[in-house]
Amino acid sequence: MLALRAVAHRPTPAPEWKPRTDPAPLLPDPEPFRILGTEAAGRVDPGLLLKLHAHLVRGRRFNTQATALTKQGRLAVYPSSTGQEACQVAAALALEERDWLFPSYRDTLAAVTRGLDPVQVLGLLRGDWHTGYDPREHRVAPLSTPLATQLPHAVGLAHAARLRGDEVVALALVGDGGTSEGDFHEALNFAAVWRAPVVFLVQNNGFAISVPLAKQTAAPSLAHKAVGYGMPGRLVDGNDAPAVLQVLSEAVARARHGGGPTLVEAVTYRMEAHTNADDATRYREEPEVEVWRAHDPIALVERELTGRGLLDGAARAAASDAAEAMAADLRERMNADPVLDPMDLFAHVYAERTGQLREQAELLRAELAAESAAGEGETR
Ligand SMILES: Cc1ncc(C[n+]2csc(CCOP(=O)(O)OP(=O)(O)O)c2C)c(N)n1
Ligand SMILES: [Mg+2]
Repeated sequence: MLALRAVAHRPTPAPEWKPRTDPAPLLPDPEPFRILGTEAAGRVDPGLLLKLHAHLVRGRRFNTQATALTKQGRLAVYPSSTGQEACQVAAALALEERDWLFPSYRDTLAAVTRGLDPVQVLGLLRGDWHTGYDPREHRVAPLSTPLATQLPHAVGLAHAARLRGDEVVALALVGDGGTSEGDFHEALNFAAVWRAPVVFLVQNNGFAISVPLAKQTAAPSLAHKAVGYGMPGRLVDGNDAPAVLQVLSEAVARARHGGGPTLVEAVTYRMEAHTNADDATRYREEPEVEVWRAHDPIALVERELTGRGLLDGAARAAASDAAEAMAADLRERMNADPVLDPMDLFAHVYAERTGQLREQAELLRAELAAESAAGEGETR
């Protein structure tokens, strides 16, 4: 029989542990940061307010025109950013020319505000030709349809730029739904470990198609997720254009000067359905939409401008005339049938075409040749 002997328990001291970073400064504020409707609004430069107003009005018109083009069969699909124009405009304006923007499918307006040709930006959604624009020309990555895949790309580009000694910042846009993707986690983790010069802007517009935020996450806010990676999280009113611009500009400056990445959550609302192919009345109630209609990004800026006597009839007319001119040009050019070479389908996919793609390309080439021979036969 084994004799059980009481062994005197001598506690060994546990290895010392303390958090690697103090989490307190990383935590987002409890309320979204706001400027409009607060005392700080009076200190915003009038020129900046007018510039934001003009961009927002033009942006809204871009959205309504693009939606109209889907009804005319000129655009296959359009995910509207109506209601989110403040985020779109601020994302573009927060960057310098040398920086890079990484948009998702809903961020066409950010690309247009950055200076891309609206027709080229809509190329992908028309189903025409690859990305529709040259990503290098304005440093805007292709609009990403697979959720969150643009985020690791942004981190890779920003990290590479820093290794080369270029002071380039990448700003990546993602939706609330996209934060549930593995790519979101991987991108934020790498960005924080490498202190990559990246700014992540989550446009929390309330929905991932029909899935509301409450079913997407149990986190206190999406900005809180930043703390787990070791980067600051910031919450901002996504419909308050000067506030979004300020928060993003601060994050961009921080990234540029070696401070590492920031996760910004902009609280906004998707005023339209997910795309023209969706019916939002099936999963949300009108009173909720009404609350957000009253918090419209254009109306918020107009209230401030009018209160300060800065928005006279001429300034209003100039903004809306410029928007109309853009829409008319867009309409006209989108109504022209593009001339496309079907063989381009195989271009720009791989640096070296795979055997399967070579085979498919040959099949298409033969089919096109047969078609054109038949066509010539008919005309003879
Ligand atoms: C990897 C991946 N999974 C699923 C989809 C299908 N999908 C397209 S949009 C979308 C919802 C995304 O919602 P959110 O990230 O909030 O962006 P929002 O559309 O609201 O701008 C889903 C699930 C996709 N495009 N990519
Ligand atoms: Mg969403």
